[in-house]
Amino acid sequence: MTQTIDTSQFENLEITSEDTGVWIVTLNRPNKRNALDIATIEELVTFFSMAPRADVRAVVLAGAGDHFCAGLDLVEHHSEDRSPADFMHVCLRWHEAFNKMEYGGVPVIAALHGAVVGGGLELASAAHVRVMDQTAYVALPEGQRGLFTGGGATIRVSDLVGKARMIDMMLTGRVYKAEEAAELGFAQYLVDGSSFDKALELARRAAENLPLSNFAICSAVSHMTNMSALDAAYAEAVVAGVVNTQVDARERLAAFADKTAARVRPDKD
Ligand code: 1HE
Repeated sequence: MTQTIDTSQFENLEITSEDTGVWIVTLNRPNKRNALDIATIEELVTFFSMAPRADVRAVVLAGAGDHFCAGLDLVEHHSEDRSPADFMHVCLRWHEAFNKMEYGGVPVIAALHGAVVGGGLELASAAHVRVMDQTAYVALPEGQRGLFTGGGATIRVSDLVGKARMIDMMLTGRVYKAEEAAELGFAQYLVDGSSFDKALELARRAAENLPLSNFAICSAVSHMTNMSALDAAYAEAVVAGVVNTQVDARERLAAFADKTAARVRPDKD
């Protein structure tokens, strides 16, 4: 059942892995500021479709060069001269990629720096954890370009920071720099050093959890927020029934009971 991922099939993504089970997926078109052309989106679909069945314990999603991601490839969009139906299908492939990330059950930690704009912010919003360095900034320049978001911002960005803030960003081109952005909830972490190093540290930590726990955390929570409270509570009980009785957890519970397991202390950030 375990799949192997042939990393040589990827051109716009650079993909490496370490023994910890952490995989590093880097948008690798720095000359184009990692703009999302359709080929990159297809590679994201491919990778994140395989990851849950390929022993990928956690993913760091990063961007090569000075910027995380400049959003939709505007030059490709311009030259393709797409029909409404064409672009609807483009957006559906974006949703396929981003839904695979958010609902796939594998923790995805985004390392953000430089521009995280338009579709780049939509991509980052599909990760489970976002880390910014001091160079990061977010914006939704769609309004100024004569466009509209198509990669899930109406759901995920408004979920992160609220509808009013998202509408203002799109109407006025407002840019939030790292500090304010993190404070508002665009990212859970803001670091003085490298966002990549911090994201890697967090991914390694997440990779130590049991895969079934991570699967529930990185899939069930998103599903449940789409449900009524009544249905979500029921689904939560079912998921907890499966996860909290897993055989692999017995050792961890025994370690707590015999006092050898680490305690929860406030000095762990
Ligand atoms: C691009 C793109 C792109 C750069 N598509 N090629 N997104 C935006 O409106 C953001 C557009 N980009 C920018 O505002 C700037 O490029 C950056 C602030 C990200 C970086 O600035 P800078 O000065 O470092 O780079 P640059 O000189 O603007 O661009 C360097 C190259 O990257 C240049 O290509 P070259 O071949 O002429 O060297 C640019 O054309 C290319 N490039 N950004 C294509 N976005 C599902 S709907 C989602 C809707 C959206 O995402 S709308 C938001 C689009």
